[in-house]
Amino acid sequence: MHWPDDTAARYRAAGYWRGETFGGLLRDLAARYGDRPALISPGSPGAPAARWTFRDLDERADRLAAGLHAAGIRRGDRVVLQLPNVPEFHQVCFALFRIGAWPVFALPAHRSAEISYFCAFTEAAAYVCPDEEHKAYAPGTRAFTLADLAGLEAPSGTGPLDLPDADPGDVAFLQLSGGSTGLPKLIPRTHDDYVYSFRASAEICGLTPDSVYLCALPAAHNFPMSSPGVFGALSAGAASVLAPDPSPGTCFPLVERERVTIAALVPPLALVWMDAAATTAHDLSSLEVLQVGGAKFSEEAAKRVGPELGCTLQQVFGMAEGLVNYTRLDDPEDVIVSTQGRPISPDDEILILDDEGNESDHGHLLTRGPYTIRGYWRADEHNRTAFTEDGFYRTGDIVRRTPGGYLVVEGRAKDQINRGGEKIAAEEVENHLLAHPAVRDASVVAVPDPYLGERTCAYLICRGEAPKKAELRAFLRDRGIAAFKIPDRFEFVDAFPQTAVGKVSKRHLRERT
Ligand code: OOB
Repeated sequence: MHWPDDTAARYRAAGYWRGETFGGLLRDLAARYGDRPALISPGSPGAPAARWTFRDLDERADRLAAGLHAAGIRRGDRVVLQLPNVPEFHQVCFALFRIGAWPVFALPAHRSAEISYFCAFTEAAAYVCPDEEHKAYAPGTRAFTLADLAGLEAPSGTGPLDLPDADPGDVAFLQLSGGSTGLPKLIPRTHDDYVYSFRASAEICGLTPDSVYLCALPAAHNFPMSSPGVFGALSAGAASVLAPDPSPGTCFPLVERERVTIAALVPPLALVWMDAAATTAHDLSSLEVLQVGGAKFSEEAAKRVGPELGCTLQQVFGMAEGLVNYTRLDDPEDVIVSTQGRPISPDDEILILDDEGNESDHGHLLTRGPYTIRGYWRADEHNRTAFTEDGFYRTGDIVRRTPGGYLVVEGRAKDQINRGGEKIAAEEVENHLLAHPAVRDASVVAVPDPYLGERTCAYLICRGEAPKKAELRAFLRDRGIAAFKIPDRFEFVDAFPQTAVGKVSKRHLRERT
């Protein structure tokens, strides 16, 4: 699962892996930036407003680590973490890091189908969730709500647990893969590799202790977590504002009040922000950089960012498995609007293969490097196809490389729908549809959408009379899947188009819509 020893030694010698752990990093940051603001939360119904300094975060991580340890959470335990954008999210992360337990990052949108699967597959020791209602998502797993956590925290002044720190080469947490298979895969990220990725990202994004990062996307996602995200902001001594939701109505007042300098959005939200900026009374002039990523941002929309929001656009093309590309802040305008950037690291290896497997400047993107995993967690069989024998990750993305070494995302070979940055594995939804008694066969594909980029369409072959669309939606809801996975459209057909070898031709299905 890990990098070969000689490769790891090379990454250490190059200074990428510096032997830091999350627990130690926060200790150092608290010593350095003590009373400066680290996490700012405006509060929302049920969550009080908060301003935590670096010292607060450090101490509260210790107090919660002591409480969780007393409650039986141990090194190597997996803890499924599903919290909204509140400072407790990061407190729990660092408390678990200090114990050496692994957060498993669920998204707020996940429901019983996803949560119960994560708990079972990771043999989770606990599930951390917002409230009592969520406990039903993980019936067999011990659950801690935000209120439970507050009760667990050891009294202030408790001091750090007397536990050995993690090894920097150890897995720190499991991140979720966007996925293209029936069940989501889990991504093991180590202290060394992840700390490198967000420290280098913070540098590329020019973060200083005076920067203010707006975390508007769900904090558990890799983009607002580490590209540079809240972790990158912390590592630079900068403050992060945790927005309860990404709408202009919530975020514009926060930008104004906290003098936000950098924010990260997916393309549909960038469109909404630009439209709202035209008429807003809020002062957005502090905003220097708007990062857009997670899905393809059209060149037409990209050109509008500078004029309409008065800031520099940064395109971000990344993946939870590792590789992240950025346009650089001082790149020429045409590079910024027409490419998805270039890798973080000089040691990110980019391999582009055509359909025949020959190296090319246009085709399937494979990658290997100091923060890209060498295998999913407990998925030996899948790893044999998702990675090459010499450790390259097959991203499933189709890209073109410009003469300047920048990547342009041109499409996707993986069986996934990218619904405005939310990733949907077609097979996962197909399996849920196949559980319906009237569904004989199901094929889920992406259809183009001007706002989200893509929406999902489920083609169904039914036994007898086709069920009502509303009934199919209700059926999927009752199976407990995240709402964003429920198809936007249903089409009933008698047969699926086939490829030459007799497989369902999704390309032909997509062309039908
Ligand atoms: C980010 O991570 P994931 O793991 O949710 O999704 C990764 C996939 C990529 O393989 C690609 O298919 C797509 O999302 N993607 C983009 C893109 N950024 C991601 N496709 C086109 N243009 C872009 N700019 O989505 C993620 C992780 C870290 C930073 C940013 C995004």
